[in-house]
Amino acid sequence: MNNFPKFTAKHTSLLAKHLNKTVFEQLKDKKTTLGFSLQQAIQSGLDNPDSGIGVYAGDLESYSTFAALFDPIIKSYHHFDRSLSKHTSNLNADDFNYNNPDTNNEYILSTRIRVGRNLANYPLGTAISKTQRDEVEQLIVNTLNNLKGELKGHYYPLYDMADETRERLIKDHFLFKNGDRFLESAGLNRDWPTGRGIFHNQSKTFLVWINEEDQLRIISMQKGGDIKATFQRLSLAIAQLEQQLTFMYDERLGYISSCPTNLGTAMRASVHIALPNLAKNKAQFEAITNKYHLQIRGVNGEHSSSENGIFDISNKRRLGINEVQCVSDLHQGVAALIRAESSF
Ligand code: ADP
Ligand code: IOM
Repeated sequence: MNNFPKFTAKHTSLLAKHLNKTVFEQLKDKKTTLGFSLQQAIQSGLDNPDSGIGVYAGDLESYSTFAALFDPIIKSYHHFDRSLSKHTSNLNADDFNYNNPDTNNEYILSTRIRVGRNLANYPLGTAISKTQRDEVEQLIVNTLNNLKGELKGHYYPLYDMADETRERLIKDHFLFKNGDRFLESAGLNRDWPTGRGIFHNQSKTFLVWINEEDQLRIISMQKGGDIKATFQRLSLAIAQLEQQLTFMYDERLGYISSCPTNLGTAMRASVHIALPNLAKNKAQFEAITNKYHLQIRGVNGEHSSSENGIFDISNKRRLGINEVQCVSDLHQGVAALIRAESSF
């Protein structure tokens, strides 16, 4: 990559904020051992001015090779204190001591908690070959097929799925969408749809996406606002999967994901919540979400808009805190949002 990219006023990503000419000169000829380049790392943010972040890693080494760019982005997003040299995890749902913030079922439609994971001995999805991706799919499916009890389910590969079934799963918020332009530019949609699919139990309270933005998105979801029960199911699933799969992990950065927003815990705990009054009072709404480190998304996920005053509210920070703190950020923020919404 020879020339400093042309950013326009429309490029509002953290990439546009942190890639200056000095950093560019330092990194432009660098590649990781696997050959992942700066061009590949930033292509999504260049093609999509409305990216939130705009950079992707190709492997664990990307985080050190391109640290001059990635580190400030990580710090801006997670407010990660760089003096913290070791990530700590706490997936013990018994340490989360809060009740449903919406006991009368008036505001929260559903709760979903997911983590991203990638296998230790493979490149991330941005840099993986078709053969490796197919191997990853097979390894994960073999492991999922051993799950028992509530987690027992079936794998549905995307290439073999009727359009009608796929569209229904997307509409019902269970499956990732096709052709995401952010993933496309990052090289994450190569060889689509082979190697991709979804595993879920009968009641669709436990689901695993395979080979989307990360090799695994492990998801627990259910109707209503019982965050603790949703967290318990997720913890149980992760513990079982960890007995057979080794996930990519770094002492400082925690679980490694292709997008720097999903480092550390790689956990996004969310509710779909009806907030029609706050929707009309954006300043008050955002003051609360900022105070509790929450992100507002639309009802169809990242880069979508809200419909009928229903929002996807989730923890924003994922690194520098543990999983119990992620769900606590969500719980405390949602309780404050409900107090504000009910006072109109
Ligand atoms: P991710 O959570 O992996 O970052 P997205 O933001 O794209 O991915 O969301 C994926 C899907 O999950 C979307 O269909 C979204 O509406 C759905 N979803 C997210 N949170 C909830 C929730 N609390 N209840 C129901 N569906 C949800
Ligand atoms: N996680 C990823 N899909 N996202 C943060 C992309 C972006 O908006 O940069």
